[in-house]
Amino acid sequence: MVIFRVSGRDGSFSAHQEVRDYPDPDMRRTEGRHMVEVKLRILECIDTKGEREEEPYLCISVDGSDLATWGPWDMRQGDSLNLNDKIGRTFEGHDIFIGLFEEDPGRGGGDERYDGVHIVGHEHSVGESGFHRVTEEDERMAHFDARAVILQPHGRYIVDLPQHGTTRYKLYFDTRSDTMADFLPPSYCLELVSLRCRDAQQYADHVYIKVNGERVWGPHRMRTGSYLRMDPAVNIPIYADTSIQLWEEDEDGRDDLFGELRLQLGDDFVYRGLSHQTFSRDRGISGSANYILLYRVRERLLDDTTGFARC
Ligand SMILES: [Ca+2]
Ligand SMILES: [Ca+2]
Ligand SMILES: [Ca+2]
Repeated sequence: MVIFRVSGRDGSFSAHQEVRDYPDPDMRRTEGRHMVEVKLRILECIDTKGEREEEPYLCISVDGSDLATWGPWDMRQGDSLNLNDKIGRTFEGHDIFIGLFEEDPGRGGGDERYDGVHIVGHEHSVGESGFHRVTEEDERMAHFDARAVILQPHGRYIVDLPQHGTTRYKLYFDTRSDTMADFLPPSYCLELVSLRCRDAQQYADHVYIKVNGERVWGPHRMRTGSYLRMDPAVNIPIYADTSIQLWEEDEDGRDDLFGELRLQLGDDFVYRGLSHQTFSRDRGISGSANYILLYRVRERLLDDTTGFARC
């Protein structure tokens, strides 16, 4: 019987952290599955609960091995952490579990769990999307209540944690199967064109834009009626699944997320044309906000020598 042990960062076991048994040793069977390699990219803090600063940490287990703990790290709303730098390795296995916790040492009730994700290599194709919500069997395997199971193990994934209710964090990671030579490079280019402020939250906002967890523009001061063209142009390589967010910087360390555009690029997307997105928010922040972003997406050109051309 395999036991998951979740240890605290000092190596101890605390009451809130679970020691669980696999109910069924069959859950560890590996036939019919590909090896999958996971490279964690970014942990992004979207919404801290009450605290200005949180201390998230990750628990990662490969094929039912004891969980290793990474972190905690101090994070505020709007922060991104480069996990590839912090962890410095990839994880390889048939079933990789990543759980997110938030440390609350003084609160008696113990640390908070923000859900997790199982990444499972699978030989069966599951239709066009390659991303599949769980079957009963998957549910049984995913006994940490992790609800997302990825069966087509290559590409970039973005997972909201927890996966239901308020998003507190986003986890960005790359996967590849053992049949792939390398992790997939981004195959689209995003161009940010301009931002118009129709209604500022404050007298003057200090807005910035993040794409897939990275700040790519700003902060820039904007008031109601302001219009800014991105100059120089902002061109970024992106994946088919991409997150574009508009944030507003606040001195108290709790930046406001004005909105997110989750792009799902496929055959039905109109490439090259100008698109627009309204970011607005008036709940959960004081003062409403309304901004319009103009952007353009094109398929990334192939270059004979280096693969994909620069965006
Ligand atoms: Ca905390
Ligand atoms: Ca502000
Ligand atoms: Ca603000």
